[in-house]
This record gives sequence, C-alpha cells and structure tokens, in this order.
Amino acid sequence: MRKPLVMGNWKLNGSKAMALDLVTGLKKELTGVDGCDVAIAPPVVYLDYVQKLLADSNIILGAQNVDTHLSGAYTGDISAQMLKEVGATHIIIGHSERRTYHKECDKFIAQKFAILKENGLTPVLCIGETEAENEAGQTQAVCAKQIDAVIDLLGVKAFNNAVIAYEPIWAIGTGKSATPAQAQAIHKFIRDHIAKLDGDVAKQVIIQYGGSVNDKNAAELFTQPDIDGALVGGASLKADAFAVIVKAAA
Ligand code: G2H
Repeated sequence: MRKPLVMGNWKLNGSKAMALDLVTGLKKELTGVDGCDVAIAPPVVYLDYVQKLLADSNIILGAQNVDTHLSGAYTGDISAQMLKEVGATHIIIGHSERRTYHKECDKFIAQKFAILKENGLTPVLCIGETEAENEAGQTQAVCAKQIDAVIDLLGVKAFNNAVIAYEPIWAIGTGKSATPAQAQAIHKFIRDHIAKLDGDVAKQVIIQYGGSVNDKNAAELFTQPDIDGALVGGASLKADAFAVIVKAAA
C-alpha cells in the first residue's frame, strides 16, 4: 500500500511572518491526521526557520531545488548536504518553472536526482507536457522521455523511495486542473512505463498530481487508483485550504 504524499510548494512566496502563521495553522489543522504524509517546501532562506517551527510535528520539510555540485565555486547554488543539514528531506527537481525560466534540461535534472539519492534525500521529480504537446497527442512521449533521462543515468531502481509529480504545464497556476480521468490515465501510463522495467519499483513509487489542485477538486482526484497525493502550489499558502487537501488524501 502506498501512503499518499501531499506537498506544498510555496514557490517564491512568503516571509518569516507568513511562515509562522501558516505553520502554526497547519499544525493545528492537521493534529491527529494520519494516513497521508505531508510536506512543505518554503523558499530556501526560510528552511532553517521553518525546520524549527516544525520541530514538534510530523510535517516533513522539503525544498524547491538543489544544485548538482556539493561545494566549490558555484555562486548562488545550494547543495544537497546543505539542504540535509537544515533538515529538508524531500526536494523538488525539474519543476516546469525551472525547466522554462532556467533552461534546465532532462539530463541536468537527472544529475540533480543522482546527487539527492547519493545524499539520502528524496527527489520529487516533476514531469509534464505543455498545452501544445498535449494537443498534439505527445503527453505520454514527453513524460516517458523525462523519466527515461533518470533511468538512463541511474537505472530504474533509483525510483525506489522517490516521488514523481505529474504536472501538466497547462494546468499549473491556471485554475484549469486536469480531470481525475485525464490525470489517472497518464498516472497509469507512468506506472506501467516503470513496471515494464521493474514491477516492484512501479508498485511503490509515489505519483503525485500537480496543477491547480485546491480544496474543491482534491477529493475527486484522490479517488483515482494511481494518484498518490498532490504537489500543491497556490492552495498550499492557506492553512485551511491545504488542510482540506491533506484530509482528502488521508
Ligand atoms: C504546480 C503547482 C505546484 P499550482 O506548479 O507545484 O502549482 O497548484 O499553483 O498550480
């Protein structure tokens, strides 16, 4: 049985005051909630602060990015060991916003996956197609290619204790979520794609859906057998909405 994971991706939002408010609210709303892992990924400068706020809770600390190097002359970068030292365990990589704005390619993202695994951290690998690719019927091919970049570098077993977040780019921050049936179809494709190489790895890998998940549409998405929780952007910035999503997955 897979335990769903609902993860909040704060993106470039927040402040110390907001973090205090949000974490205080989440701890209160989520007391006693079991059956779903919960993680939040604040901006990197707040990780240490949020880690302290989370000290007496089960909420997992995540981060939104990592560099492929561990140390050296890489101005502005943050290493896997630094993330680990401040208590972050689940690290988002390959988000479409980084693929687009920072020109990150599949091979580079696979290297990030590798450095996270080498340091005992959990990659949350975002994949997904653009609207044009979707309309051209290329969704499966795009997702397979993004996953295969990791498999080519590390082998399929790298997906043991890893997370995939399927985020159709046309659904991100647009309010236009994929339907539960649409999402289920591609989640099943992703799991089957991995199962062709290793059935056990496929069975345990968490496949989250992401893209305009909110307190209204989450419950229906989670009825689908291959949707194991969600990566949530906008709706993770409000404790009450995020708690509704977590409870729907639990
Ligand atoms: C997709 C998602 C979180 P939102 O990027 O990663 O954001 O829920 O705002 O669409």
